[in-house]
Amino acid sequence: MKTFLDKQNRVITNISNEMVERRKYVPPICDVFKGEFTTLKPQDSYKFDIHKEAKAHLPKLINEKVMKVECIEKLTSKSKKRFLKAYRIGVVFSGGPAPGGHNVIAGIFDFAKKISSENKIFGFWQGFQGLLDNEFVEITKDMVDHYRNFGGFTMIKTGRTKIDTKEKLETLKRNIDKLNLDALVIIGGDDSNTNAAFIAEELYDEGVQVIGVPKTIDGDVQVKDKNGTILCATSFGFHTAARAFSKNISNLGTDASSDMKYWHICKVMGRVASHLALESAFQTHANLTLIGEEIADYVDEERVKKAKEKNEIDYTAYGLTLRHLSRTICNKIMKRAKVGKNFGILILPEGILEFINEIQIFIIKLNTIIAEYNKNHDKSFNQVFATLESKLAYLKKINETSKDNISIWNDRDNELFNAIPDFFQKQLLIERDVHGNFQFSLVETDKIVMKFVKEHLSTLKESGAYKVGVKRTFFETILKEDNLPIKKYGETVFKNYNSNDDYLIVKESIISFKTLKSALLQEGLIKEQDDVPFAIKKIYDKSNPKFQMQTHFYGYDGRGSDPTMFDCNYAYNLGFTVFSLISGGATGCMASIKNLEKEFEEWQPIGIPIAPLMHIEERGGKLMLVIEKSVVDLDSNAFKAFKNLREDWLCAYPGEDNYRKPGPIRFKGMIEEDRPITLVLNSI
Ligand code: FBP
Repeated sequence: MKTFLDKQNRVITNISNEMVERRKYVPPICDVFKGEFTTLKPQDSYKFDIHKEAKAHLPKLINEKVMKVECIEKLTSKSKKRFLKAYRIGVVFSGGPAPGGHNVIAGIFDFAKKISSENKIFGFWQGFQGLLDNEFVEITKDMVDHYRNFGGFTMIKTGRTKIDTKEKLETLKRNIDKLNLDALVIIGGDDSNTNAAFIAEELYDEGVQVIGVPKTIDGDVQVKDKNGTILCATSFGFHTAARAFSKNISNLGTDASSDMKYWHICKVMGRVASHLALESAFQTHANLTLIGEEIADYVDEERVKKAKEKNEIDYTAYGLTLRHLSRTICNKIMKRAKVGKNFGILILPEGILEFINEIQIFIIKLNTIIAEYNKNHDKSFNQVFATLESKLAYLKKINETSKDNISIWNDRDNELFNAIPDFFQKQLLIERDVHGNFQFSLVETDKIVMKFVKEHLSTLKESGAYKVGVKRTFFETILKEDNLPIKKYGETVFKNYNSNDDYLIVKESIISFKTLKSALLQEGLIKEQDDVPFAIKKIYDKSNPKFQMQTHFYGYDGRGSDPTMFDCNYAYNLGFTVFSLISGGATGCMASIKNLEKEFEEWQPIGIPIAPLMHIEERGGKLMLVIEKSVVDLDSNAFKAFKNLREDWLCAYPGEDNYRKPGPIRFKGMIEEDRPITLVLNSI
């Protein structure tokens, strides 16, 4: 009995070999961390374009420099004081989880404890909420060892609470004081690092240091100086999420090219930026990947030319409409169908709607209306106006009460908004997040875009333009079996029979059995009382497209994935950088690793001042100072390479598709590639 239970327990244990390996793994550390101590060296060569509002609102931090972490073997009397002090450091995770977060904590912990066992690290529960509620734990070695190299933010959880009022700031200061903290580490995205700078400014005189860490799967925290030198190439978590999405997307490629039945529409996370979509394109070679930033950049040259001839400017020629976008997708679908591939993989960034002018205008206007309402009322807009009808009535009221139609919501908005399907209206009116951002992950972007695609495809089918190509060899074989005159039928039914094409396209005029029969009658191939021959019916059936799709959303699954080796190493070294910045006396800066796109030996830990990165952006209807989100640069090597390769990946020619199989994220054995592909391309 005992042996049976032993065996059973071994089979059902939740400790896998992979877990054991992950727990054992100690990420390598950069050379600068191999000595006894570190010091910070200001780097005058990196300059930033400083916004005057940033200068006005962050005066204590605005002149901070990029700091290079260097190794020292011997302490000076000044640095001795810093290093021999027993640090009390608070840590919060902020925003969505990103693989590698635990390693940041492990890095801070390991370095701090190596310097002195008196150093203490405290983790606040569920992000800033823990700081406000004074809910924290002291982080122990057992906790760190349990979570090292594992995904999620499970150790201390995360949250989206923001320190955005004077009262919250006061509570935060009180609790920092109660715990006698020397430093606060904020592991978050662009908005959380913006928050870090303002908290740092506030705590400056108290001597409490605040350090940010670039976290987010979206990959939109990237920093360059004014001359374009890359100081932070990406956030931790981006590589893992892209790899996790790509593994699943590539499996769909295998399935799709086996049953040749579906277009798989893969919406991937990333908020506004399309970095994850672009990286997934390189990882999988999906047939079609849309990049939001490119759509925004679109110019209809024909229209521009026509308007110019009339000495006019056609503003509608700039940017793509939803209808136009759906036409572009349809063209690609039809191109593949012509060579018998009425299936494929489409990657769609979740934030694509933000780049479509007509939608973006609604998003901005509604952000403002909702924020304004929430600011002036106890209950939120969505609590009060629970139904679509009540929301539309409120918009109508705003429109009617505005003077001379000069309002944020005018007659034209009302008219255009009422013309879009109600499920889409509902989604545009959903609650905004705490930063006033539109919550793209809650919107069925894929369904919205594909609704337009499906409608257009059915028009194209009715007009005879959308056809599935029929293999010439198949046509000839079945006609031969039935003793039918091949050439005569070929010329009657297909528009390219006399070409060398391997795939034959049924003539546009043949769109039903009726039109097929009349074509055969006209050529005298059959008589009125005859049926269309069985073989020809079969050919027609094959050529008649049925567009079938499956939609998938890749987001939370990748966000919860265990980190790749790259993210384990990156995040762990970020943790070491954080402690170096604290012990070096820095504040209001973000830990970063320069040269991330290069070999590990070239990685250079630095601190980037946050205040000089600020610019003005509209948030919730107000202009605010925030760190600029980085979107896909259309002049980057990665985007140019993608542009050159996408026709190959569309694979609108006979033969197998070009899919790449990145495989699962592995911790043992041979690892596919050790950094994001886009990062490597951009560094060439
Ligand atoms: P962060 O910006 O906080 O890192 O979160 C990224 C993200 O995963 C986005 O890709 C996505 O749009 C959003 O979070 C989803 O938010 P939520 O977790 O609140 O549903």
